[in-house]
Amino acid sequence: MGFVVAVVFCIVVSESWSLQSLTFPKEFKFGVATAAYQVEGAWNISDKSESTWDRLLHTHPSLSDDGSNGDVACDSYHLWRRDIEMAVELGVDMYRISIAWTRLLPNGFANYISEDGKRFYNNLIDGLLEKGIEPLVTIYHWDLPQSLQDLGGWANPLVIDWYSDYARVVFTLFGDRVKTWITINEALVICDGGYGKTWVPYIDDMAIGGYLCNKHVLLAHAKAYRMYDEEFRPLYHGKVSISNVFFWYEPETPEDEEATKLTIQMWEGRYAHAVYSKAGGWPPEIEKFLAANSKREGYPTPRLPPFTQEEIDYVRGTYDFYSLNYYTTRLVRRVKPEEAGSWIFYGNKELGIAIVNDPSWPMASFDWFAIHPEGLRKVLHWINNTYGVSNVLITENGLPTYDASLYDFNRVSYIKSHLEQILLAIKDGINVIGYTAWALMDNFEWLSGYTVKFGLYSVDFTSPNRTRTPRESARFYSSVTRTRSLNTTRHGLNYY
Ligand code: GBH
Repeated sequence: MGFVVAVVFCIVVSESWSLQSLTFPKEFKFGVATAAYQVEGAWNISDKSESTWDRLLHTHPSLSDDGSNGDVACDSYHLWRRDIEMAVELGVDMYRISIAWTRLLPNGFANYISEDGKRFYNNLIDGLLEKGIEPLVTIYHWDLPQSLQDLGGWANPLVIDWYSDYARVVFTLFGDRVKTWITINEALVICDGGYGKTWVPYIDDMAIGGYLCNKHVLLAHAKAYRMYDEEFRPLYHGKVSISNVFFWYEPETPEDEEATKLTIQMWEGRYAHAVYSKAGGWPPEIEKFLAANSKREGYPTPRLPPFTQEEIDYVRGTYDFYSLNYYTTRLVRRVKPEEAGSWIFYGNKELGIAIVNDPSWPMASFDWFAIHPEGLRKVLHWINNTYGVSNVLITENGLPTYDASLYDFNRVSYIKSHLEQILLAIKDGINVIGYTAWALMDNFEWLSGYTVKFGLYSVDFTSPNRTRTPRESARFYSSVTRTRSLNTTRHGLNYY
């Protein structure tokens, strides 16, 4: 026993020793992230049309915790120069933004391109490039044109064409300057949230609509990827992927191990296997499990719509790197179906599991948010072992707080401990190519409104010019980007 403790202790000590001396590889890129609806505001300026978020929160204001919406948000539509300045202050190599479909294509369709939308994104992209900052662009971060939602949105297979027509406009207009693309952000949230009635479009139809959506987002992504590959890559030589949010899951007891494997496939594999695995298609264990459920319920065909072999081949391999959003780790417990809570917005009833917290891990402001940095290294290994993909770009990671203080040492320690796990994963041989911290500044945190802060910069939402002020975490992050190591100090003292 004593020997085991000593060995474990040595490993911990030796890892922290080497951590101090480790530096991020030369090619590793640091960045920050935001998304259009969360920061831009100007929801109806010029010819911009209504998105699903505009509609949902205008008609159901009580859905957000403070009754607010993204009408003005950080007003980045007007204040984008200041945003670029902040990215410069932080010394980052890249800034991840998203494009609002309704700002660029007010009809939803590609027959008409807004001059105003085009100008806005050109200014932002050019402004970043002038400062030597790479724009990393998410084409779709959840704000569907309401007109397309009225036609069925992501549950309608035509969305594959609507989306890829939009993507073609984006690649055509900005592809000469944008070299890293994310087609769709966190499809899990779009489908399981949107049809689990906890997210836009707020429809209660996870049994059917959620799974149709699941298939269509993968095909839409693949169509955009293949279009880039054929028409734009030869000209611009960029990279394209789809971002997945990946909570790491661990069994609560050894008896929960099988259930945990299934949970990972349900929440991660269902959005990743088709793209990243060698075989393609749905994760076999999930396809089987959901087909059995459907049969038992008397459906003539599986509710998770099968892929044809042609579709499997079409989606498989449509990535140039793995885009990973990592925030938290949870525990899985197998329960009787009637006891299965529908944990936040996902249909865990279908799986017969409950998601619980490890009491020894600190909790952040959200009840879905346990802090467990080691989970990030485990996710990176899982991706590498399961799909043989080792090129990973971490496109989101950050800490929510209700506390708006500028002295956010808990955020510093969250970011630092996750960067440590990245360094360790790199040492393990996994090629983590970059990290964009969520978020550059406080912003409209969806259904939490402005109550929850994620920013390296605080934003004063009561001031007309939405004053942005750096937090301690901004100082910390800028010393990381400058030293390219975690060996950073404040007034001569080590951070934590
Ligand atoms: C990311 O989603 C998003 O990409 C980003 O826009 C967002 O601001 C950031 O994380 C921080 O949340 O309200 O209890 O139903 C992370 C995945 C999406 C996790 C929605 C929890 C809803 C919880 N999340 N979610 S609840």
